[in-house]
Amino acid sequence: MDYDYSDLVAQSKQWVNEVSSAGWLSEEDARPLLEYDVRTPDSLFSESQSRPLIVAFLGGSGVGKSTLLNRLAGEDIARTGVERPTSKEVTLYHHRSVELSKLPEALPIEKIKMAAHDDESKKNIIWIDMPDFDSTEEKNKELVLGWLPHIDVLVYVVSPERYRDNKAWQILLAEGGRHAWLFALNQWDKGQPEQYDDFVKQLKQAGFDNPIVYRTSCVSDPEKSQQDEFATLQNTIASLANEHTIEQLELRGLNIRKNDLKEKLQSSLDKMGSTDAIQQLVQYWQSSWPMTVDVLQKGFDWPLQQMSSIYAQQAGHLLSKRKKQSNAESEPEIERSVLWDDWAQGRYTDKLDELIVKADQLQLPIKPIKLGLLPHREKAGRTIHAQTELAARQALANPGNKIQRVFLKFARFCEFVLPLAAIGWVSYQVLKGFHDSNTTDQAYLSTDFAVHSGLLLALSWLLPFFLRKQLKPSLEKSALKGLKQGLSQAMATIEVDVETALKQTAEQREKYVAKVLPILEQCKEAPTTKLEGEGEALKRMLIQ
Ligand SMILES: Nc1nc2c(ncn2[C@@H]2O[C@H](COP(=O)(O)OP(=O)(O)O)[C@@H](O)[C@H]2O)c(=O)[nH]1
Ligand SMILES: [Mg+2]
Repeated sequence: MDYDYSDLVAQSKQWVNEVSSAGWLSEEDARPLLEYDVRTPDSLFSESQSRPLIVAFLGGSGVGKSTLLNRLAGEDIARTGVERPTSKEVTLYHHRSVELSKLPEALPIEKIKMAAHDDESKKNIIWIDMPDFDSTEEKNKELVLGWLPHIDVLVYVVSPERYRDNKAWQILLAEGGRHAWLFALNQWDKGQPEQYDDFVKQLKQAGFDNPIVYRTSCVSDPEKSQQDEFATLQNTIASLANEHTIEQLELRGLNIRKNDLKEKLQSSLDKMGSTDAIQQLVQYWQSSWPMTVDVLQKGFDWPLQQMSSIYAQQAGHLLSKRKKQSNAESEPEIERSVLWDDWAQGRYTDKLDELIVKADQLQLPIKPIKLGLLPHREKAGRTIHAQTELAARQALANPGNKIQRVFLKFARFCEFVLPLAAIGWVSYQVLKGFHDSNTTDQAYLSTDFAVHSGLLLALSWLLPFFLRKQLKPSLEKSALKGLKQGLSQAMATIEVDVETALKQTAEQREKYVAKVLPILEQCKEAPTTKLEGEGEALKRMLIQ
């Protein structure tokens, strides 16, 4: 048993488990790898011992498999049709020295009939008679399929009238490349040359260029069994039962299995989409999100106005809440109209669904993309809410633009300074008048002076007051401006959030791909010395 190979299968299974639980492969696509089996002929034997060649008779019921094995053994070890029309067990005919070290669960010991012999010439071969595969017994089928991976050479037995047996033929088509095949057209005493030719033709179609078909006849009538080639069949098999051939067959089987594993891994990998496709998906998102933003913003026009007037009305409260954050808990909730309503959530969900449809079109598995986007479905509303509120608060804390604010400060300053200056000037004039009235005989204060002073005082106060009133920015406009600013910031945040989610999904894919590449690399073929040295016979037994 090649432990590298069983390791590879174990690693592949672990990988496929991880990948499918992350949604990158469907259960159905993961199954071929999860059910991949590590059984090989030598997995039945302990490592140290050189193992025998395992040869099995396969075919429909009543073709003569058990009779052939009995003939080989020279005694009735396998039950034949006379006693029991369908045999339900596997009969193993082996040399006494052979030890099967570990029979897997799929090969129940009670279903195995062991017949040991002491014939040294057959020491290196284990002959197996399979139960009838085409019987209605489902258990027979399981047993045959359980044994198949452990077989080196299959002797496919047919009878002249039953060589197109369908069920066994299916095995031949499916398992063709994995074993060496010999064919026995048994009951040849009842056969016709045309049937032989036709059978050979069928085999050629199944992939054997020059199949070896032996005509065997197990009846004792010497006349009828003239053309019997049973001895040749035995000799051919005996010629294969040497260490070198078994090793080469083993290596060939291993390469076929590794190649098969590689193909299965590669096809799983293909089902995980490509980096390029995810890149295209990100681009699609970037180019199509602005259109959704447009639609959303149009829909937000009215709620924005409503919100800004609510914010403006409650500006004082909002700002004081901001300043007194420590006792925020006791603050009552501010009344507001909801910006991100069902309509907005609906548009956004539609957009994300559209993204998933696009992913499907790009042949990406949609499950991991759905999973990556899932937290963002609910998050958008919260982002919009948080960012618009923050921006509105900031706008209300500093209403208007910079110039407006400078003028306002100036007006406040004038409101204080101008009346003061006017009072100062009037006081000065009063004092001066009083002083002058002592030296001249002019009236101390004239009516004109009183009117002018009064007017000056009034104007010095009114003018900056009026200016301040005019310059004071509208809270509603400020709130609206803040809300709009917050909204476009939030839209940008959502865009980046989704983009990041897609990129994280791409990274996750990369991680899985990086994990499988070394396994794929190890699946490359083991070096085989070509089977050419084994002679023409073995080559004819294999589908190349
Ligand atoms: N005429 C003829 N009958 C055979 C030959 N080989 C086997 N049989 C008979 O075919 C029947 C089925 O044989 P069996 O070995 O049980 O077939 P299995 O189901 O393939 O194992 C039995 O009655 C055998 O005696 C043969 O070469 N010629
Ligand atoms: Mg039988």
